[in-house]
Amino acid sequence: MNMHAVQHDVPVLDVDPYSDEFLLNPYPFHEQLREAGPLVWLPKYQVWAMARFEHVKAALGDWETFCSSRGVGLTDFKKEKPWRPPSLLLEVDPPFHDRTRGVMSRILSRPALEALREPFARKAEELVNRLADRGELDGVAEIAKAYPLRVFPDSVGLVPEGRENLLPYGDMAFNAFGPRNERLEKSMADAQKVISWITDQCRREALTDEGFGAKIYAEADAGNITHEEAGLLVRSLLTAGLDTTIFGIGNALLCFARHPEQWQILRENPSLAPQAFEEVLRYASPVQTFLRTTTRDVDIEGQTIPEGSKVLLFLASANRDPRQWENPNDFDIQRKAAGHVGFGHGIHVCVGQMVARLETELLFTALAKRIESIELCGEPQWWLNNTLRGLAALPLRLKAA
Ligand code: HEM
Ligand code: OVM
Repeated sequence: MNMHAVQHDVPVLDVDPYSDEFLLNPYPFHEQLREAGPLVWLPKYQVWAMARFEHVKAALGDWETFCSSRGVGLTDFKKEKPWRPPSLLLEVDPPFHDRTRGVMSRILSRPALEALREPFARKAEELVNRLADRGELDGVAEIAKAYPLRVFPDSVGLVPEGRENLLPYGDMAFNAFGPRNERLEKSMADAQKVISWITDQCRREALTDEGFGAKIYAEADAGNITHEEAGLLVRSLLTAGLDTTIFGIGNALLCFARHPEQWQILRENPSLAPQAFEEVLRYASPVQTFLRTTTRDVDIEGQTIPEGSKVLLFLASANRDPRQWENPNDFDIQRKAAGHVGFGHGIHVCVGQMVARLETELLFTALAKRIESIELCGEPQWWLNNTLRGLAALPLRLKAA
């Protein structure tokens, strides 16, 4: 089948998922994409797109057809040089994925993280105690950023100097999955300095002898990975481990500020914190999209995607697909949100999800115990990124219990 025939049969949508308009309020566009059909063509970027839960999940679950080794952004690594050496987790397929993934799953597993529960809980309580009587504050600077920055870099084993490079690096990396637009260019302004700091921190000598970094190098000593691979795995933590949780916490605070009855439900039963955060990931997914590249011609309900095509998967749209979710646009912490694709699905499903869940469980448990109400006292400001959805500022008024 030639491209002409294919494109003629498939809905063609003239939307730009990387425009300010789309990123500021993606939900009407998501609906348009889902309703157009299971598969649509986006001419602006010459990619296919899927936005329904069933098809997004199926694609994420079929790595043999929808591969990651040609990149999970718009850039096809077979045609263009990636902006940095590919991730040994995110941007590889089996069999190469198996070993690195095995190592990281062990280090970031629930049992391995138990030792962090006490220190993370204490730091959450300290933060909340300091904030409780503050009244008005910026929820992004003082909560969403403050908590992960307080716990995560230490748990990797970073030195204190230079940590201001972490967020700019993540912003750059997540922008780089999108097009070479102005947003990417701006975030790359200090790229040289930021990248060289990150690369330097990935060396064994730069890391403390406790922490995830040291554990990754211990796996190299044990012969499970090479020492060079260890450095790139540390880089994965520094890329994916901070902006994601920060945006997740900010989005959660906004959800509760806009749905005070849901905050009261959590207040009455703080043990709902874990499932409340799953609902935040469904309703306000920090990771909006990832792409795959097809390894063969694929049939999607009678339409063929040719081999070697980029396919844009709208995770955030899948998480609000009415074919899957009852009242998808209601924020309801008591619903069964498990099964959302906010952490992805299949072999690349977020390997850091237990870290994200531990941080958010402890932070929101501490908040639920001390904070009676969370009110907006100004306009939330979005931080636009080609892949992530999250806030730049969130003016809040907190009332202590
Ligand atoms: C993978 C989301 C936190 C490390 C992923 C994927 C998603 C995701 C959607 C799948 C990528 C794909 O299928 O191509 C999130 C969200 C987070 C979060 C929403 C916070 C709320 C973290 C944290 C870490 C982390 C805290 C590190 C400790 C990774 C890594 C991968 C990944 C290394 C690649 C795994 C692989 O390809 O095998 N994440 N993530 N993430 N995440 Fe997370
Ligand atoms: C990695 C990586 C980078 C960006 C995102 C991500 C959300 C992983 O370097 O392995 O997952």
